[in-house]
Amino acid sequence: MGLTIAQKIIKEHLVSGKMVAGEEIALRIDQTLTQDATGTMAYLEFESIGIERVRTKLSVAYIDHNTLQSGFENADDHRYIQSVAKKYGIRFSRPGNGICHQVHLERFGVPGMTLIGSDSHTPTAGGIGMLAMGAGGLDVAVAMGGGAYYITMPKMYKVNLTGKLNDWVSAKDVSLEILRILSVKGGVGAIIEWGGEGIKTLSVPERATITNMGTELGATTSIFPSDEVTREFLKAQGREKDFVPLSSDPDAVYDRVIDIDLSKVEPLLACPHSPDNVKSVTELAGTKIDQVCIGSCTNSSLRDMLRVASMLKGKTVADSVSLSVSPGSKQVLSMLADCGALSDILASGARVLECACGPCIGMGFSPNSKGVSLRTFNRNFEGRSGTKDASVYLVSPEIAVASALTGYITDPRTMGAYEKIELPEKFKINDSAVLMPASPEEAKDVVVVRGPNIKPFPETHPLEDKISAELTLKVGDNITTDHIMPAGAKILPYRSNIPYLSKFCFAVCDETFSERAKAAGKSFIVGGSNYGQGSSREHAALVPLYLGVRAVVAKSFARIHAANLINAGILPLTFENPDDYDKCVQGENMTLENVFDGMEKGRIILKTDKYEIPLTCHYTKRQIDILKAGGLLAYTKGE
Ligand code: MIC
Ligand code: SF4
Repeated sequence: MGLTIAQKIIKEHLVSGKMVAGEEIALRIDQTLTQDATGTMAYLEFESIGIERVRTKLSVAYIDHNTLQSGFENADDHRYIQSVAKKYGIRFSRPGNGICHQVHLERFGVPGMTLIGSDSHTPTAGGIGMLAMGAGGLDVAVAMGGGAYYITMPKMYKVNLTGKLNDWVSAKDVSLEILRILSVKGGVGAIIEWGGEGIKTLSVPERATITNMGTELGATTSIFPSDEVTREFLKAQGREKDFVPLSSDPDAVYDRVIDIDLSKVEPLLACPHSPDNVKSVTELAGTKIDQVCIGSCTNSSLRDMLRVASMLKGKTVADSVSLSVSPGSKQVLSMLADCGALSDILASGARVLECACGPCIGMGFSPNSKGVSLRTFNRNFEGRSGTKDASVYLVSPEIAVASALTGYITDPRTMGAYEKIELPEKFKINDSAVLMPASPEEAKDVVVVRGPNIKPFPETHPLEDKISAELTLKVGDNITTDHIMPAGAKILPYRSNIPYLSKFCFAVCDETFSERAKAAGKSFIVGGSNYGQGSSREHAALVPLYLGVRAVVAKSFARIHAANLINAGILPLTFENPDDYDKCVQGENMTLENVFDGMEKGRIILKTDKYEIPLTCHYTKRQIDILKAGGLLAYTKGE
């Protein structure tokens, strides 16, 4: 039987397990990346594992999420990451160098290699044929130490592209089209492979826009073949030697095949508050808007920025609209400057922001009250923009600019002549903002700098066989990690300070949760389906751990979050009968009995005064040992 692209890479990197969907497999990891919001914790964990130098082929620490450095907290964390990187053999991408995924694609991604990153959009590198996955910081720390990365062998989905995109329709619309078809749950447990004749018409940055938003489908990752388009891109980045061709076998078997004719894709928008709430631009045209933000790891490539500049050239942004443009990397920004496109953007009245995540993670540019904001980003969860009552729509750069010019949601197809954007034969290469680590000899003298914002890892507890606790919170379906542990300018500087962060846990749903959970001592949380979707932030598990949460019972879980809960020593449990969700009442006391035996059998009974309900779990032997030890850190240290 032939193999898919992902199966080929998995086969080459398989450390243990069988390549059968649903079975646990362990993979050798070639490259890792971290960003600053998850990085501090990941490096604290790496340090506590106690290894002298990273054992990967390449590890990069990016600073891109919180570059405001308001107050000493962030600057301290950045210094800490810089010194750790220097000491342990990690490259350090300075603030301003760009968004981790954009820079990694340009400068470091290699087809056929494995990459894990402490950021859920790590699959962006699938655009260049890497098997790239988002993971919790602790998993990344273990991989940096040479340990394997454990996942459930995914199912294989294929999206077959035919035809060619029409003018004014772009890769973002393809991302939204697949979200319309599959929903935010539709990719769970699967790798999405893109193929068919149509892919030849898509450049690497366009492919990366598509693999980037595979995260919003809940997919383990997304991947494109490595072909002549990939070779051209690598060559233009001065890295042709990194090229290897990669394609699926003609008789590869897929669990599901979806056909998309590119010529039929229309300009689309994802309406508030979910990336799969997709509508066509024709349905929404005429809606008044207040703000437009262009950038993020989804749409900040040179291709996107040149499109933005060509649409803005000689025009002025509508008086009622505030427009921000953040190029994805220093390379993109300096090339825009060199070719004059930057002046076209500035002349239109746009605000050019730093090459960083910026508004995407709520670092400034929050919309006005009840504001309507169009963003070329990948997430429009409630409150993520920093304004709770704002309406955020996810759009392509084409819709973004057309609308910024008129002040209303506008179909870009009404914009007249369409200028063809050609990518350069050579990108401008200057890696001065990537600092190299010290040599192994010099590394001994490098002192790791720790500021007062860096607080210790929360206390963990070996698992008990009987757990009695209060159900301190019951929430609904599709709870995101932005609900569990919000980000934004006020909170992000404290990602290495779990006690402080705990005050904001679940604040979007219930401001009293943090205090109540602390008072209860031990607690349980009940959730609906797809609990923990979105970001890879392990803080969404570490903060509940700090607050005493011992188990989360849900209808289903998102992959990275379930792994983070286990890594933190919290039990993720699923209702055997989803209707039992209705029986649970916030505030009641619950007991889990014979937990050890239940974990082995895959079934644990939850008891209260009024009812008994069966819960299921599918832990591997290794996960059971991790949970018993009180989390992955305790387990790794005890090994
Ligand atoms: C996000 O887009 O939500 C983030 C911020 O990039 C996160 C990581 C984080 O919470 O630090 C992600 O997607 O993993
Ligand atoms: Fe940064 Fe936004 Fe991308 Fe997350 S989704 S990595 S915050 S640009």
